[in-house]
Amino acid sequence: AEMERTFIAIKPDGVQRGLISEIISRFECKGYKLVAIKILVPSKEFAQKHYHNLKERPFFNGLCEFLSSGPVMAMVWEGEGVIKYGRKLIGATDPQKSEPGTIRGDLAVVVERNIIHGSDGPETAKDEINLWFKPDDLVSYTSNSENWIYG
Ligand code: DAT
Ligand code: MG
Repeated sequence: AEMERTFIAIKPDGVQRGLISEIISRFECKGYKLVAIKILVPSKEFAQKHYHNLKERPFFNGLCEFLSSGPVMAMVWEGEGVIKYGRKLIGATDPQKSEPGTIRGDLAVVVERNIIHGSDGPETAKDEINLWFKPDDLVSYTSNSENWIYG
């Protein structure tokens, strides 16, 4: 299979609740590789760009207000199948429906405060990585444990 990259962001609620290390740990322990990371407070205009495909939804404004209300931890993770399986680690959009063992299932309660974002497919992953990061921000390296993860 192919190495893929996905965009993952810890939203302001996850950062404020001290869940950065817990969330990074789940991706790291799984065997995915961190290739970019930064913390920033996005502007509302930037949040609107990030969520542009939801602009017709009634919750769009509140969602963009929220994303821009505090620090966001933006990351790119790399690995085989990381786009799809990253979504599995995250769990269903509504934490009431997320399975236990998932990030939202274990760590969040309501959909408006579901602590984490993950790209939902290859196209959005590419677009979101390009929106949040410059090409130079992405670090290509061989992880010491790669042979032990992939065989
Ligand atoms: P996801 O974040 O799982 O990809 P999405 O792309 O459908 O979900 O929506 C983006 C975010 O918008 C989601 O993480 C939380 C918020 N949201 C989604 N559905 C909502 C709803 N019915 N009411 C309030 N906020 C919602
Ligand atoms: Mg989405």
